[in-house]
Amino acid sequence: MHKTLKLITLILLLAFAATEANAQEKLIGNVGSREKITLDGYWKVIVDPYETGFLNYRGEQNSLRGSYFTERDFNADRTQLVEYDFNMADSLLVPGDWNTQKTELMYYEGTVWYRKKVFIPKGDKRTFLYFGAVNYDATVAFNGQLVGKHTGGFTPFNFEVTDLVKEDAYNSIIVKVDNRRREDGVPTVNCDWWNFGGITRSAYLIRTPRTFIRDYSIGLKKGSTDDIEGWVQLDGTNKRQTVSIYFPGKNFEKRLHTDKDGYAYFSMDDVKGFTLWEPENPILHQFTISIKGEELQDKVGLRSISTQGTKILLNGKEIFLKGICIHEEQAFEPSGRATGRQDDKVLLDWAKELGCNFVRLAHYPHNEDMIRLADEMGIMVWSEIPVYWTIQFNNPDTYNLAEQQLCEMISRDKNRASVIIWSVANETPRSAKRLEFLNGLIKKTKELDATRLVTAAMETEYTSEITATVKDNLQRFTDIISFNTYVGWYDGVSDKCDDVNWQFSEDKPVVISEMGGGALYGMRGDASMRFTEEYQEYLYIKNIEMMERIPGLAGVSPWILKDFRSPKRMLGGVQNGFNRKGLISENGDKKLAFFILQDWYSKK
Ligand code: GCB
Repeated sequence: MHKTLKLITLILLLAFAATEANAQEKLIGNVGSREKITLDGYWKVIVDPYETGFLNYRGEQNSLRGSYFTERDFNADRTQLVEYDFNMADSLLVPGDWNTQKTELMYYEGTVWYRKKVFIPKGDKRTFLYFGAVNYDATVAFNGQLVGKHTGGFTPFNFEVTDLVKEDAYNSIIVKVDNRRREDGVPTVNCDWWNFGGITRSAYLIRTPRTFIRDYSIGLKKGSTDDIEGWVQLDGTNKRQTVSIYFPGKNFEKRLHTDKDGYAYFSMDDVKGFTLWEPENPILHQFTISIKGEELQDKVGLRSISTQGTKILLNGKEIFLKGICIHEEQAFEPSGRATGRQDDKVLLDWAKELGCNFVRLAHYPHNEDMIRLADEMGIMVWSEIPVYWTIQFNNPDTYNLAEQQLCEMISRDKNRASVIIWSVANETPRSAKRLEFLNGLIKKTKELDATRLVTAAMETEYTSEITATVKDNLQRFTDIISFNTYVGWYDGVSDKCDDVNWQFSEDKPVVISEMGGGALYGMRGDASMRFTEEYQEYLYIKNIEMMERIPGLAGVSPWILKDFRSPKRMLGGVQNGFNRKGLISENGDKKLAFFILQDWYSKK
């Protein structure tokens, strides 16, 4: 072929690959139970603030491969070039943020290229690359071929690489990670937490049989406490098959036959009398889902969640949500992104010590272990997507991105009993466009999962100087009235709590999704002095008195369990880069207010 023609063909092919790769592949469920090769550990990295790996020498974007992938600079084949560049490179740990791994990357926002070589043994298998989360944009290449792109820093994604795998050999994986904040992103450029970049959650190569169980759902029928139902989806050439769902606790096996698309729906009407999941007894039932050649195990809690007037009902019984908000940040130094079970356990143990039966996982989906641990520990969960403050409500692309993250969140955690609330937003300024946007997300949530409650953290407004309420029309569409309120911090001083009355127009449960104020651990003084532990302690005393008077109050999740990193909190000597509203310092020290809330919860 003529040289120019060859080049044009290549560019066209790449452009085509890029569009194709943008389509998100359906998530693989229950990764924990699958055959996989871990990609955790050190990856070679190149920090690339000027996007040199993407651009040609004049600064034009020549292809999606860029100069770290093409032969522009070197006359070597692509793979060799990649090996050459990366072998001399620095390394970073996965899972992990880059900010707290290297001092020079603490404030870095831009591109880092990650490369790992992985040995893949022989086997008649399909192979999928799976990432728990990459913040924020990920462009992924396998053995030099672009396999896909993903946007959004807190949800998992996978790409099939079966046809590119070299068996019994080392294979190369490259991920271009870009954590630059974007006006049209979800979240947008302005938010009150650290923009940790990197491959922040575990990554795997999942290996499955040619036809495999891509996903399934097991739970209680909406409104029921004794009807189990669900579905299974197979993927592969042999989609019509017999699937077995085994419930050993009841020695019951259900056999299903999937349709031509690989789907089968089921109910287990004959199985009754199983124990329901609840905080005091978080029983998880072992289920086995199998087809010829594949068997998955899962531990699933069965429970119902609903509302009746101003009450929240768990398994038909009224429950008060004794909560706390948590950011996905390590419990101790260096306060980087929490990456799994070990970090999560400390955070949830603290929540338990506080007397909580509920946590609001702010402001984005946390890692899967956190939810599985909450299942095991009997802690109810509010899970949300980062539709935060002033994202672009007029922008259809922003909407699609929010909806994509919502779908990924629900897809991953739909079988977790602990999750009782999906939240679609936090403190978003009222407008017609925004109402339409959030309503779209609420509808989508109900479509995907009608069994849980849906809400958003709304804002407090006043109808008179002392009458507080929620004016937001969104509350007509949410299952609960949830809002953030900062009486005593952004809104007057703590004594104002004595005067404020609360009124609501909807007959729905009221949940305070945030309240609180700042204190630097060890800074002691008068209760009127901001940032002392005494100020925060008194603020909690007064707010608790006020909350006792709030009509229909069904739960509260104060802001926040632990001080967390935020580039918006730069007041020297007090904040030093941390939002200080934690009840616990970044070193694990409990502040006075911790014990006030603990005392209240012990009596609730
Ligand atoms: C809020 C936000 C939360 C902030 C908090 C604060 O209302 O929802 O993300 O960190 O206030 O500390 O101001």
